[in-house]
Amino acid sequence: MLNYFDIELSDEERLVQRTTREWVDAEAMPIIADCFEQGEFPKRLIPQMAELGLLGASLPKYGAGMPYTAYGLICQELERCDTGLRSFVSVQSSLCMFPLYTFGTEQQQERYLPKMVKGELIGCFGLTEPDHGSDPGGMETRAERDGDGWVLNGTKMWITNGSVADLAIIWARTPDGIRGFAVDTDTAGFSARDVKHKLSLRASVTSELHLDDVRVPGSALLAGTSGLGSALKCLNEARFGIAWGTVGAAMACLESALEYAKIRPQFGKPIAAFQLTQAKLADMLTAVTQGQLLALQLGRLKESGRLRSAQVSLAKRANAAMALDVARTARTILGGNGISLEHPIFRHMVNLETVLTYEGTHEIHTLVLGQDLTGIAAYH
Ligand code: TGC
Ligand code: FAD
Repeated sequence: MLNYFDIELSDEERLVQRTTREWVDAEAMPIIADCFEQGEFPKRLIPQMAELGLLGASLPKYGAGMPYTAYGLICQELERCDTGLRSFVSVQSSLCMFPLYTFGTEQQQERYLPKMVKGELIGCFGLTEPDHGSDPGGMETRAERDGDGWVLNGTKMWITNGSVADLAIIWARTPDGIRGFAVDTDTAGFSARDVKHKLSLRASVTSELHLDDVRVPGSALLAGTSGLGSALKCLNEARFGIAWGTVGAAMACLESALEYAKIRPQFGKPIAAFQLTQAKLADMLTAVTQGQLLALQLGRLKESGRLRSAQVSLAKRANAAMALDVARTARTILGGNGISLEHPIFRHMVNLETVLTYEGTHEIHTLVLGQDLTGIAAYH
């Protein structure tokens, strides 16, 4: 296990990490390359993830109520296998269970959360639209009053878990501003179509959602939501998981490159014996370690209630870029073999291209930090 600076974890955190890692190695690693090649999310792993307490892990009352660092370590271990696994858990936990718990009524929580913890009910989060990605505040999806209920119309794009979800958290413009709705996906007028021809996140379901006169009862409104800020609050939770998950992907790339370098001979000796290879390994180790320390401090700040959203942006931005850089360097160490799905590096590398973009692009997080430093918002 890559823990160069022996990062300080509690016994509970170590146990969570070990348990997740052992499960990932036994159940997920052997099938993930095939799933990626076939373009399938391994749905059969959902009950096992639920059994291990990986869904809604940090949620009090309904979930396991684990410390945030333990949730981060879960993300790290899942993404060490594949970004698709971590994405599934991020969406279910941070983008669906979190808003239900934070903004939902007790009735909504009782209806959905116990089943979501058990993996019996899958959620998706619909914020992005075909014409509004980085700028969700411009969304066109509308919810209009209809007696006691609401009618929703619009299209959501690039939605993880979309076509396998039983529940969609939909963000829509209402006369009172942007609000969130818990929409059962079997409601008339709701449909999901998978995005095809993806070269990244192939072991993950990504869909386009269509809401065509979807009538929902008044009880579907997430009553505590008010404005875009509510949706962005959920993103902070998921971005926290990404800051950790990307460390796992980078670790996997470094470990794979190191193993390969030691057994691949050229010019009569293992390529690990060349100084240029060692420099790459040293740079990767340094980058992964810095990312790990950043993620750990993020966890500690979150646990003490001192974490600011700009700090989450900094960590998401830095660690996604770090992991992609590590993946590209690790790929070079494998030479031609580096492009094969028989090794995990290229798969991680193309997945990380998505991670650089979703949950706020690298550029958007640059501007978040620019705003935090200068007090001037440069997005508009
Ligand atoms: P702006 O006027 O700045 O903000 C609107 C309100 O929100 C507040 N706010 C935040 N609150 C909590 N957390 C944050 N991170 C927040 N950022 C802003 C802000 O204070 C304001 O509050 P109030 O009370 O004044 O109304 O909004 P803007 O329209 O100028 O946009 C700002 C910007 C660009 C940073 C924001 O739109 C943004 O973050 N854009 C990126 C969109 C994004 O990240 N989309 C992700 C979609 S979900 C996804 O990708 C899931 S992938 C899942 C997986 O598979 O893992
Ligand atoms: P755009 O916003 O069109 O950006 C294109 C380029 O322009 C980027 O480089 C961007 O940084 C740049 N740009 C935009 N605005 C500015 C600016 N002001 N200044 C400088 N540069 C700018 N969304 C969900 O709601 N739920 C999900 O579950 C979900 N899952 C996803 C899964 C996958 C596999 C992918 C690929 C995406 C997913 N997304 C999801 C959507 C994701 O959040 C968006 O792709 C992302 O927010 C960027 O939006 P966009 O693709 O429309 O790009």
